[in-house]
Amino acid sequence: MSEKAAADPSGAEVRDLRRIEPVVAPPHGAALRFVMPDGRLTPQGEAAGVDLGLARLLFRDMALARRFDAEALALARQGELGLWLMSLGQEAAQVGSIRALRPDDHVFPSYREHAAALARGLGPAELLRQWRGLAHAGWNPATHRFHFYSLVLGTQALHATGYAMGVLRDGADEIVMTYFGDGASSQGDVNEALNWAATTGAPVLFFCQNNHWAISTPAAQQSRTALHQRAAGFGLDSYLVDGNDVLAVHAVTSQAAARVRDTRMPAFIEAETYRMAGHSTSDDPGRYRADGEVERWRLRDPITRLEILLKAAGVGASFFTEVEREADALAAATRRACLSLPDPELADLFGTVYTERHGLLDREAAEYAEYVAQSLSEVPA
Ligand SMILES: Cc1ncc(C[n+]2csc(CCOP(=O)(O)OP(=O)(O)O)c2C)c(N)n1
Repeated sequence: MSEKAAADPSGAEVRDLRRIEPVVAPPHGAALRFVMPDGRLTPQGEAAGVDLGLARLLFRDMALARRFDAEALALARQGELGLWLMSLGQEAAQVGSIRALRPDDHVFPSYREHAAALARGLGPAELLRQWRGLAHAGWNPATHRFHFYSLVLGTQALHATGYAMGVLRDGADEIVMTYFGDGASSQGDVNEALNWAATTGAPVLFFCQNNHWAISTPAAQQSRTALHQRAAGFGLDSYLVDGNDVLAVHAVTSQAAARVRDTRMPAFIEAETYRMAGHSTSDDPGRYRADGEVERWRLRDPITRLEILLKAAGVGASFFTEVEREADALAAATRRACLSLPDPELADLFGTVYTERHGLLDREAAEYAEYVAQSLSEVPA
């Protein structure tokens, strides 16, 4: 225990929050950016310097994630998945942040963090099982310390906070990061989590991917203040970063994670990014946003800008060819994994909603069986 901990009469050690110093000038105002959309370094990027080994790793992660996402989208369009929520455009925010954590730090994602999941070592079959309707989640959260996708907006922020309180009680030096969106930031659960984490000193890093849309609701309608500025009201340090600049995201998350680990106080990062695809395969973004907007953000594509930077730094064609070969292999493995999963049975739904069957469920299951039998009898031979 550090000197920041004090003993309470029950014998448990508690944190004296008053002794924790305020953060070193969190960058409010302009978002921190190291690499401009045209691949040139900003003065902050020049000052920080580029670790080419890290940049290559992050590039590879992003390129693989983008290819995986495209293949999963194709599988959904071909009827092999019931639904898919695309991560196109958000690769830098996810990869830069998760690669800044230690492998033993816990992550509580939302439902779009495929790039983060892959970087943590989850495989295609694990990631697709849920979307094929075969499981509530497809992996063991203990294996990769990457917890289940949460489709009920914002709940994962509370799960993360509760988990972090446990980490604190264990005296472990792991931290917990949770991802959520600009839309979810309006949920009571997220606000409760922020307050609870701040008042208990739970080591949570709240990572908000502001992708500018909550389905068809623009981010500007979610808040009268910038999202990261809200954190101050809860007593949290906060950071604003260009979420399409993977090097800046990595640097900010490394700094924030170190601070959370050191002080055992939560922190908040807002990453400005953009969802270049629709919300999901059941959404038509053409109904609520102009094409020009997507085109403008395409010019800030996170992968392109790092590719330009790497090439300018002398990284040769063989690196990019090899990444492309790996992406092809991942796409093929994703398709194989998906097609080798069994077909879901709609009737199974009745067995997975409640722990115990009850009368209403039995009646609904019987009605469904009757409906299926009748539909089949109407199919011409
Ligand atoms: C509690 C709850 N309310 C509403 C929904 C429906 N819903 C699903 S996604 C979504 C928008 C979420 O937007 P955001 O948090 O910005 O994340 P993004 O999908 O853009 O990544 C909504 C309203 C839900 N899943 N859960």
